[in-house]
Amino acid sequence: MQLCFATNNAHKLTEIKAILGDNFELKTLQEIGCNEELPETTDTIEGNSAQKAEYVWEHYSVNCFADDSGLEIEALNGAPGVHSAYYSGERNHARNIERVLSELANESNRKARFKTVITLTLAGKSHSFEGIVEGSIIDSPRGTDGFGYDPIFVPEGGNRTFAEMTLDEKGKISHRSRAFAKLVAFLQSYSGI
Ligand code: ITT
Repeated sequence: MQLCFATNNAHKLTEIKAILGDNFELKTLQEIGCNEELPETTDTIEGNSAQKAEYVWEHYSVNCFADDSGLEIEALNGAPGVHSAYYSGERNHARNIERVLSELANESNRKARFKTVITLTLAGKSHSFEGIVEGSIIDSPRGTDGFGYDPIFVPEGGNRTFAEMTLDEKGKISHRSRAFAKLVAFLQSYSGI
């Protein structure tokens, strides 16, 4: 089945291709002729995910899915959440991490979770799928793989950060892979493959 993945993030595209395998012919935004920034102007992860997928359907008439993710930190009342990408005021992973760590200085509650919401828009009808991974924020960054907040997030049940795991290891437990497993199950029953 041919589907557009409405993202400009190359890391996510690589991760998702590894999860989906050969069952789906994944098209990038560029491949369907969409070169503009997708709108992400709602104030929730759920809303932004739907906004992106529905924009592609409305403007290009291509079946597509979009994901939106964020890091929710309990002691920060769910921040950075929907603001994860620009938490420091710019799209800069190192500065975003710095801000989080400074806000958590002297904070003993380090509980956090990554959340992904995927919206699949098929022939104009939207379906949503959520994935969550619980974990905690460490005091200083560790590891070089992954992206975003991976160097400061340790998933529950382990002691390595996401940035200390291989793509495969992260892919088995991540918020994104959990949401995508739900999407794939839906698509398989939908298309009968
Ligand atoms: P899009 O083009 O798809 O919008 P994005 O980088 O904005 O790509 P998201 O909206 O899904 O990605 O996620 C927002 C931010 O949340 C992202 O920039 C990271 O800072 C953080 N984030 C999301 N998933 C992450 C992950 O698996 N590991 C670390 N940080 C992540």
